[in-house]
Amino acid sequence: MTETANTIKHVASPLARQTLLDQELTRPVAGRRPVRILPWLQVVKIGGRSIMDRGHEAILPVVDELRKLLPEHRLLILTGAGIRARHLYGVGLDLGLPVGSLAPLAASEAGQNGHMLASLLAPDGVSYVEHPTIATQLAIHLSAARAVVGSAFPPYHHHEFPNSRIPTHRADTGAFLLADALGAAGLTIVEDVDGVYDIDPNGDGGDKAKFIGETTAVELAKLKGTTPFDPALLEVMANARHLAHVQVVNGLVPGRITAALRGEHVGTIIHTGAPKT
Ligand code: GWN
Ligand code: ATP
Repeated sequence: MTETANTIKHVASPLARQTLLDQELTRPVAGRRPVRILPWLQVVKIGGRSIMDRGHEAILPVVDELRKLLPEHRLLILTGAGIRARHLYGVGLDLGLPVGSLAPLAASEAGQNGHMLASLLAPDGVSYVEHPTIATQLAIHLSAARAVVGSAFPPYHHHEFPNSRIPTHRADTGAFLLADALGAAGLTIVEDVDGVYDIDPNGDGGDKAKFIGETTAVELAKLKGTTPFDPALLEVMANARHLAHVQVVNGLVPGRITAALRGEHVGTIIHTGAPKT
């Protein structure tokens, strides 16, 4: 074989002839921080159970607040699944369905909440956009509108990890994965509590719960009890590439979402493992 033919057949690649499992070999190429795709984007995750399930009394003030934020921010508003997904898990588990079957069914409930929220914001030019649109056409949609709504639930479907019978990767994790992948300016997680406490403030002995104003994903992972978000969120936070922190705020208190998006400390700030700039 001539040398020319040899050059044509072999595409030069810094990762050729190496195992991709050896981090010493891949780090020079893969260790760099990825580009920020939408650095001006603010992502807001609206709780399914904590906000949407409460109906108009909770939703309309949040809609009003989001509407007023439109001139100030470009938003990706993502919704969680709420009580219908819990009912679905109950029926599905009773039937013995695998987690990979339950994941897409629960995800569709998050989508339904998004459709409802988007309908209320439609007069302001806001629409629900599908997962594939979020994946590939978010920039053009956010050039046409100040905000779009989508489902926060990640579409793992039958690829959901079988380490639990209830999907491990739910809406909070999905919102974080998206915000970090897009290199967004921030992620605000909207709940029905002021932030994270050392124990569930609505659970047994909740009157003794201590508020945690600022913490790290590593510290929270050591907490024995529950958190107001899916536990997998802490795992993905540890491996964040861009988002240095998220803030958990109470959406039932008017003004908290607005303040959080303006960078004010009004809930629990959780620092991630993202490298410092
Ligand atoms: O259906 O409300 O997107 O944006 O995870 O997949 O289960 O789908 O299986 O673009 O692709 O129910 O149909 O549904 O919520 O997820 O969507 O209306 O293939 O716009 O068709 O990744 O919305 O939906 O549930 O988000 O979270 O057609 Mo729905 Mo969801 Mo719509 Mo989407 Mo799943 Mo698509 Mo998908 Mo499925
Ligand atoms: P989804 O969007 O998945 O439907 P959500 O984010 O709206 O869910 P929950 O998963 O119910 O809502 O989380 C909020 C609830 O978490 C709070 O109402 C609170 O009672 C509970 N919670 C549990 N542990 C804690 C904790 N350590 N600190 C604060 N709240 C907690």
